[in-house]
Amino acid sequence: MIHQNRQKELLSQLDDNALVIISTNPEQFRNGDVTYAFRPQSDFFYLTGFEEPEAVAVISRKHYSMFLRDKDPAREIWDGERLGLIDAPEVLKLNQALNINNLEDQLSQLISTDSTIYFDAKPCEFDAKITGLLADYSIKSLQEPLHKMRLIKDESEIKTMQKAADISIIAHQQAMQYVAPGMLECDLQSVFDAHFVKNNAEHAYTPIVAGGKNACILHYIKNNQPLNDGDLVLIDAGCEFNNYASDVSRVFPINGRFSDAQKSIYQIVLDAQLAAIECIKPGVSVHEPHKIASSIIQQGLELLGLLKAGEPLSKFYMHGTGHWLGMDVHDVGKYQHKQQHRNFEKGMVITVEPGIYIRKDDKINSIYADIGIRIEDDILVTESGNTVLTGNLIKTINDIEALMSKN
Ligand SMILES: [Mn+2]
Repeated sequence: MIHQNRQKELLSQLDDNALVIISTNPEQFRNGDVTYAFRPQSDFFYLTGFEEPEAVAVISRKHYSMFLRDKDPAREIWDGERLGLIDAPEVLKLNQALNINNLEDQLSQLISTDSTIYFDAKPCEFDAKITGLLADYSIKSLQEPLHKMRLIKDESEIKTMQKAADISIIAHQQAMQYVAPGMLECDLQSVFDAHFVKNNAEHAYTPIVAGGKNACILHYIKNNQPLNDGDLVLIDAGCEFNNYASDVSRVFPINGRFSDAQKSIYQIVLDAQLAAIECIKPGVSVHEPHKIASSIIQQGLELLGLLKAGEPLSKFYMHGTGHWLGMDVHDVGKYQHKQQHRNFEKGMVITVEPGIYIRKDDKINSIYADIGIRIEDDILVTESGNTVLTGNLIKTINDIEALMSKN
């Protein structure tokens, strides 16, 4: 029912004769005849719950049709079972199931002269073909109403996101207990790979496992360097469970003990993160966490003498403090409305992830050189405040050192 209700809610915001066309792509080849693991388009899955590749849903107030792959016994021996045209109407609650191979001939038959067509082409061949079939019609975008809906998570989505967060929490804890000097970053990454797979989850994004100075490369994904005694390691890794993401970063000392210099930078980021999380509740501007985090980091770095008063913070903190989280790790939904930052509402999920990155060439006191810290949690906005979905993952200096000293 959940998908039918979402369709209804979407249609209630569109023109009376709206015809929504929404697609999910075919499998993508990695090399030769090997495909990447298939993952449905988020918008398509959100509205249909259908997880097979190569399908187009056509939804109006009067009917719900879907073009999908038919049964193919020979292919199913290789690739697994397909729902097929006969069972699809009952399973997906369709009025009509149509063969995807007939899309070209039959799509126009579902369009009336007075239909208002809503379709957003993703940059892929499959959608380009659909755009071609709709060349004679004027097309409206679904993004605004649909992404407004996806921004507010319902009960079932929150449950799934909590599950994704819980899986990621355990993996981060295991990594803290597993790390040792001399290990390769990819060895430490394997903790996440194994724990995610064991739990029927996968990486929601390419994980960052960055020892020492690599943590100052914001999108470091090589993950193949040794982890050195005395350095920190930054891990930004979160799983996707049932198409919903978690996004978590922690930093900890490879040998289990923070140095004094590492402690002082870490504590600034943690103070900034805690204060930023604290402010999140309905009615507060979505820009507020960044404002709060930035001002705490600015003050902290000035106190350490790393920044002069009034010097721009972007030298050491060059990214935002968070982003929407949902089916996509950088989830859909607007941050502004009429050029004003919008306010938090119940059901939104946002990350809070301040950081400090001190590169050696910053010509600073060398005890702080090559320290990169980011602490990231996933925050659900509730009726009166917020819940930290990843709140069970330790992050104080004492808690991290205590966990790492246990064998
Ligand atoms: Mn993030």
